[in-house]
Amino acid sequence: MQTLRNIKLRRLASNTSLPPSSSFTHLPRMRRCLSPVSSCLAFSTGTLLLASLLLSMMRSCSDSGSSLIKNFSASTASLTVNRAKEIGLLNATEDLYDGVTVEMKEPMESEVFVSLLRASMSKWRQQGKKGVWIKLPIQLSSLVEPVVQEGFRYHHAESDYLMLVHWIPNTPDTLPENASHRVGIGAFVINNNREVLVVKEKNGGFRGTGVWKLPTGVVHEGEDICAAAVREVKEETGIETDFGEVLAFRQTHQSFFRKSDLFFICMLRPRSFDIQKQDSEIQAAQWMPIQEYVDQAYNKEHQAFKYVAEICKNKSEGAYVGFSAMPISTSSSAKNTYLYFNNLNFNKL
Ligand SMILES: *[C@@H]1O[C@H](CO)[C@@H](O)[C@H](O)[C@H]1NC(C)=O
Ligand SMILES: *[C@@H]1O[C@H](CO)[C@@H](O)[C@H](O)[C@H]1NC(C)=O
Ligand SMILES: *[C@@H]1O[C@H](CO)[C@@H](O)[C@H](O)[C@H]1NC(C)=O
Ligand SMILES: CC(=O)N[C@H]1CO[C@H](CO)[C@@H](O)[C@@H]1O
Repeated sequence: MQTLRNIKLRRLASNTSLPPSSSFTHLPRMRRCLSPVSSCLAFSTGTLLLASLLLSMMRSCSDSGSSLIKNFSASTASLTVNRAKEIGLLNATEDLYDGVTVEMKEPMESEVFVSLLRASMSKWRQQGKKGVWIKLPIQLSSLVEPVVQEGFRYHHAESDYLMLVHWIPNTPDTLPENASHRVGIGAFVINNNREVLVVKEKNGGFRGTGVWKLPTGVVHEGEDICAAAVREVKEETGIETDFGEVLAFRQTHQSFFRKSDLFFICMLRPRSFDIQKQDSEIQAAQWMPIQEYVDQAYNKEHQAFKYVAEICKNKSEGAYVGFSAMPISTSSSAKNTYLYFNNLNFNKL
């Protein structure tokens, strides 16, 4: 259906010697051909769009078809709101900040898209809208160029879409920033023999250094820190654990592309003891007496590692208390969240 419509539009565009009279003669036939497809378009009034196209065509008399399309775009740009309503607008949802979001789904010719966007923008401007978001799935990457030409900038991207944004008012924009941090965990797993679970990594900064380090990893989107720590330990070493506490955290900058990094050192209690290391990332894994771990030259020479090792040692001696994870249910929604806090005095609260 979409293809049929595109063919029709191209035919309109490439019909280089269409006299005014034949515009009239062709009108009913074209209407018949096109109106059934309008229902599956991303905008609601495809038929009216067509009518407007034909109107423009009549106005521009014996134009060449390509200038017809150009003039069609130019004329929609100056349309009033009422007129814009007639020719069709992009489907948008409003947000709580006087903004609108257009989520493009169906393929669309860029000329048609630009016309709809201009008409929509003029309506949003009149309505006092501020931020305009356009989400383009990767299949519609050909629309990136026209959106940028209309004054939009990139906001963020994921593997399957690009989000572009435009701030309408003449005031400094108050759009939310894109993600600024990556979140990671380091897992301090200690058994009843005061041995720490340590690994040697095959890749990254520690490759070939011989350093035994805590298992580490990145927290997934939508994953809790406490769950990420348990998952990473299981993935890298095969050891099952229960989350205990967040012992400390570190923030670094410019660590991953331009993003900052938040790294949480977590203490976990093992529930199993047989190590089955992950071959792709881990060169070796073992249980190591805590003092041996602390005494590694690397940990003495690097301040952050020195403190972390000391905190872990103190924890293993019962001389340190970190933050426990308390599940908190949020009002009506089914989403659970965790509050991390030092619960030494919790019962007194
Ligand atoms: C357009 O918006 C209407 C009403 O919100 C919605 O039902 C429809 O699915 C949307 N169409 C597209 C193509 O997004
Ligand atoms: C993302 O945010 C940072 C500031 O935190 C900014 O410097 C950067 O330009 C933003 N990136 C995009 C694509 O807007
Ligand atoms: C670890 O414990 C020792 C002895 O109580 C103390 O001096 C040191 O400050 C503690 N270190 C940290 C990082 O808490
Ligand atoms: C053939 C025709 O009418 N072309 C017009 C298209 O629009 C431009 C600018 O609006 C005019 O200069 C052309 O004459």
